[in-house]
Amino acid sequence: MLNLMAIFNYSKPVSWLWKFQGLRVVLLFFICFYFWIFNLHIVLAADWYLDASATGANNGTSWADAWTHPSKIIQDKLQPGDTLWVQGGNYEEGLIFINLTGVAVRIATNAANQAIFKFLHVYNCQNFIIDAFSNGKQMFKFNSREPTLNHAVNLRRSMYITVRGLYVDRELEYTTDMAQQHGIRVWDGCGRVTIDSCVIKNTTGDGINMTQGDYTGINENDYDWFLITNCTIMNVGDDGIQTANHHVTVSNCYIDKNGFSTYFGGHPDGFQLNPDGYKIKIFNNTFRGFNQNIFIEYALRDIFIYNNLLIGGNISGTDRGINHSVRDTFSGIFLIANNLMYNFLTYFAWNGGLPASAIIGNNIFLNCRLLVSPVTQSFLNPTNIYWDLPDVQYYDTLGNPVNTPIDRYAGSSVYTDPKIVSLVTFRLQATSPCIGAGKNLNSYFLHDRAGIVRGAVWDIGPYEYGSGIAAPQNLRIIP
Ligand SMILES: [Ca+2]
Ligand SMILES: [Ca+2]
Repeated sequence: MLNLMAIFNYSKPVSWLWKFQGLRVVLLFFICFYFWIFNLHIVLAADWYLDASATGANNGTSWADAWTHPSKIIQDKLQPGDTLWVQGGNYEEGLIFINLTGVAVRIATNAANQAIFKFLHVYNCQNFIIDAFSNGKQMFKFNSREPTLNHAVNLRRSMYITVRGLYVDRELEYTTDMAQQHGIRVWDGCGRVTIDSCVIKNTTGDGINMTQGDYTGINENDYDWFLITNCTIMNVGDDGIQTANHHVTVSNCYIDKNGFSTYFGGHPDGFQLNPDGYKIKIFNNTFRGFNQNIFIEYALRDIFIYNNLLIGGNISGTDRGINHSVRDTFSGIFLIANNLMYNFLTYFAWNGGLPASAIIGNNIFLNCRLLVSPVTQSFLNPTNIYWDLPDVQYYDTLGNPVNTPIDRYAGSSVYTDPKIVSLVTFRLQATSPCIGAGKNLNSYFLHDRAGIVRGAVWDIGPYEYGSGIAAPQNLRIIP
């Protein structure tokens, strides 16, 4: 028996040889212990299988014996470390996960077709991931509403969860809705939620609707507590994204009303933050065609809006790139920088008030009848520029053609052609006056819309010259 005291008690005389051999035994013990734990983990991490076309024992233990329908899944079998693999196919049921911890649900690596379900419901799951993004495509499709909860996807009471590669489209059903139906609803105490690389289309409610967040354990500077990234949201009956929460980031998304009807009295905004929100970052997105493409209502503190493309186009009504207001008690940072507003033909590109401390710069207003509301123009310094393309026609809110106003509420903005390469990419030409004319805002963010570090000398607009790819970056859509 090894005498541990003899090894570590240096007050007793012990020969160095005995110490050396003893240490070897202890080392061996720990190596064995490590591999025992490691193997235990391997043994515990099981694979399970769901395949509509399987014809075996229907017990989920292999592809041959895969569960054939979501209702056949025995949830208790899915233990921490386990993976549920899902083959493509039409399942004609909802996909439901309840009370799971540490489980991953993934599309089969060889799936050629989407796995099509009616709806998704995740309830009380922790450290849970659904990843259906494969070969650039969203491989889980949800085409119906949950019959009791409503909405196509419900994420409830779940913390540290990621959903990736979902395709949510109720195109064959939405016209029968009796009330607003959201694409993805995040509610009932969720926190640390990531929604990545999803496509959401044809809703009568919001594309994504988030309420009632759980902030247990949050780091105050974790803007990604709710993270929506690389998503395409279009054809929505109300808002692209509506959130009552704080600590939210929306980045690299394409959010487009796309001329879709508004349903059930909705007021469509591209992104709507309900009153008293804070700690919000909205960057590198494209918003198009909403009455208010970004709507920040009575913010409390720390709002960042940068590197976005905001696109109008309607020839009547009151469409705005951004509508913003703050509480009298607003504190911290309100930043609107390096955005490009295009084709706000009838109304203000930005409407509303800002805190005296607001940080504004490097924005481009292209074909905007009025830049900002009168109270806000004092924030527009010469790093903001505006320009009218030769063929632009402005209108009043009733749709009557009008001349270009004499007072654009432009503050100290500079009227100059930004020399954009195209109205698709919005890159800068080599001769653009935007190059090198921006305000250095490295204290607040570092990158341009393409992910390039802006460096010491900043350009005006979403892209640094010479960077600039067709945006948004990483956008992935199934045709
Ligand atoms: Ca809404
Ligand atoms: Ca709204």
